[in-house]
Amino acid sequence: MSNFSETYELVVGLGACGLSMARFLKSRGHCVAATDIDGTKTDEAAALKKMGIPVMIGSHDQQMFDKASVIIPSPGIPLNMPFIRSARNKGVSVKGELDIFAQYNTTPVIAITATNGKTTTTELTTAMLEASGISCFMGGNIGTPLMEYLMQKSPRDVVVAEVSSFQLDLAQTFRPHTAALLNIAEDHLDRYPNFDAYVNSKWSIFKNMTARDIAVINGRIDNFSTRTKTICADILGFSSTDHVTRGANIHKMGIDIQTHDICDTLAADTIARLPGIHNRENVAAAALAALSCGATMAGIRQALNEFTLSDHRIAFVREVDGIRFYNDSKATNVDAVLRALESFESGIILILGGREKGLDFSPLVPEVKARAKAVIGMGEATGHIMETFEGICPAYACQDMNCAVNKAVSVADKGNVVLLSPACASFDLYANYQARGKDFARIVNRLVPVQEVCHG
Ligand code: UMA
Repeated sequence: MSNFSETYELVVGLGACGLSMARFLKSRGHCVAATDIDGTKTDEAAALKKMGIPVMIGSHDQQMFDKASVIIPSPGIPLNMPFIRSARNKGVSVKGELDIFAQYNTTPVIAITATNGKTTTTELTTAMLEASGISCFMGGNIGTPLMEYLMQKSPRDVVVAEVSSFQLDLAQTFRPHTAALLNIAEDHLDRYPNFDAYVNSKWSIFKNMTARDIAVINGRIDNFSTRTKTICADILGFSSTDHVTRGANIHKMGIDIQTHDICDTLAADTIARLPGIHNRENVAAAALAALSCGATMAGIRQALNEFTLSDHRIAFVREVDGIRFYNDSKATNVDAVLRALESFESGIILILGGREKGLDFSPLVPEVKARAKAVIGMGEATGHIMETFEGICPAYACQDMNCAVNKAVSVADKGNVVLLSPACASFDLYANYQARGKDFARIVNRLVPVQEVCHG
């Protein structure tokens, strides 16, 4: 940084978000610098340097933080990181992607947050709008950084953003036109001091909204009535248990929708492709969010007819010797695993594990007792998994996926289900949950059925 004397905005982290942010700010004439603690980010660093952005990789430098006019951390970077804390104490401001995006964006935004289901709901909302003839940019936590939208040439009618609590933590001014909160369960307790802090982060999505905006909220979330009193936006509830007067009521026969101008029912057969109560909630939230930005009921029905769930969400991979294998790699918290376990009656061989997030696995015990034949622990969390399940059901320790799948096969019988539903992040062994799910599917797809082995 010695050759960099001007004031600059410092982008921290050269993952998807940081790279996009640095490129965007530079393209708008800002003076930008970037840093990543990972010394292998040489390609990313070279690409930014080519644009005239000074980059430091392999370590962080306190002076680089202290001299910045603004620090822009990537969402995954803990805000209590000493470099950021110390610079903040010296008066350097810290900004997040959502506020910077909001500063430049003029397209209406639908923001969707939750512990589980936010990706499915973001995809559904986008599909419903597009099937209604409304063009969308879909991005945010789902994968494509929001800043990419501001760098593309063709404007869209609506931005549908999957938003994480990490992104919300730094949001001061972000004000979506529509925001949806689907559910809140324990997650990311390695980042937050306690569960309340995580809950508050989720609810903060509504904090800048006005009476002209729309809040779509699951009526089943704890403290719904107290929390909603403090929200200025027009509230549309949805619930599979309590009756809501405006919004969506979910029941066995379908989903009744009641808004300002729509009174209609999505029949059960329209939503049959998306099994489970949690998916009905996702559909209800997506329909309300899409309607708030001009979708039609015909478009919503068409999207539901064509929709398929992500490859890593309780996705059937293959049947070998009567054993069915399911990839639920996206289940990175305990609540998501509970939903996966509830999808099968019994005979489950559950593969758990990965990088821990400070979560308590014990809420899984009753469902494991009721439905699982064995638990297999894998990766960094193996010790914690063994402690939780030993004595509850047969529990086996494995270092990696190959060992986990082969162990599962060795204890499985015809009619059993092998379910990868890890309750942990993937970063101990993989780049992301998609890579973990693909590896599981790759190993499963290489299994040779016993009959073929016998017949040569
Ligand atoms: N890094 C440092 N210094 C540190 C720590 C990390 O420089 O002290 C660097 C790392 O070396 C790495 C970069 O920071 O190069 C990683 O930043 P990041 O974790 O923010 O990763 P991105 O690739 O920018 O991805 C982020 C989101 N990641 C997280 O929130 C952890 C992605 O969500 C998102 O898809 C992407 O931006 C685009 O918007 C992923 C996620 O796991 C899917 N989200 C969590 C979840 O869904 O539960 C919230």
